[in-house]
Amino acid sequence: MPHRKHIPFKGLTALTPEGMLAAARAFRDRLTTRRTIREFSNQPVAAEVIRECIVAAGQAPSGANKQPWHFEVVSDPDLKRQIRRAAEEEEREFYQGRASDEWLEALGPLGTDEDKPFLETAPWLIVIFEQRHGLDEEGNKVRYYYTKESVGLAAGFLIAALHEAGLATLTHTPSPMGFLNRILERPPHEKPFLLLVAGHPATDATVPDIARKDPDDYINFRIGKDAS
Ligand code: IYR
Repeated sequence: MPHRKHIPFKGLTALTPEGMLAAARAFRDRLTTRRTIREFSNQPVAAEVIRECIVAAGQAPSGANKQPWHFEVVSDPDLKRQIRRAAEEEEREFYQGRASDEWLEALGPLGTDEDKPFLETAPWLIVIFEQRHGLDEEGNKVRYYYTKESVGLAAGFLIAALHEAGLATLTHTPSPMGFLNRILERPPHEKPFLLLVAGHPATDATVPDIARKDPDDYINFRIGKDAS
C-alpha cells in the first residue's frame, strides 16, 4: 500500500510573463558562455565553494528519490598523482589501440590525447559515483531506479553550479574507470560515472573552435491549432 504523506509546496515565486522570459534568457546567456576547459591554473579554490555546488547537484530529481550518487572530492596531491597515473595508463591504451579510427577522427577537433596533466594541476577532482543499488543497515541490497539518468542529471546540475561560481570544468571519462574505486576505496556497487575537473582556467587557456548546433536543429514545438 502506498503511504503518501504530502505537504504544501512553497518552493516557487511566480514571475510575470516578461520576468519569466527575462529569467530564461539570462540563464540561457549564462550557460552559453560555458566551455569545457583542458588547461587549468593551479590557483586554489575554497572547498566550501565546491561543497555548495555539490549540494546544488544533490537537488537533482532522481528515480524514486533514491539519490543514487556519491561524490569524492579530491585535492590531495598524492591522490591526484595516483589518479593521473592510472587514467593516463587507460588513455594510452585507448588512443594507441582501443579507439576506432572513426572515434579518433571525431576527437580530432578537440585535440585530446593520453596526457592528462590537468588531473594534477587543477585544484579539485570531483569523482561522481553512480550507486547501482543501496544498502540497508544490515547490508542488504535495496533497489534503486534509473540510476544513470539520475546521476547524469546531478552531474548536469553540478557543471551548471560550478559555472555559475565562475569555475571551469572538464568532464573527463577515462575508460574503464574501475581504478577510481581502488584509489578512492569505494565499494563495488558504486560505479564511477565521471571525473569532473574543476578550477580556474590557465591564463593562456584555449578552447577548440567548435560551435553549438542551431537550436532549430534540435527543438521542435507541436502547438495545437486551438491553443490560446
Ligand atoms: N576519454 C578520452 C577520450 C575522449 C572521448 C570523448 I567521447 C571526448 O568527448 C573526449 C575525450 C579522453 O579523455 O581523452
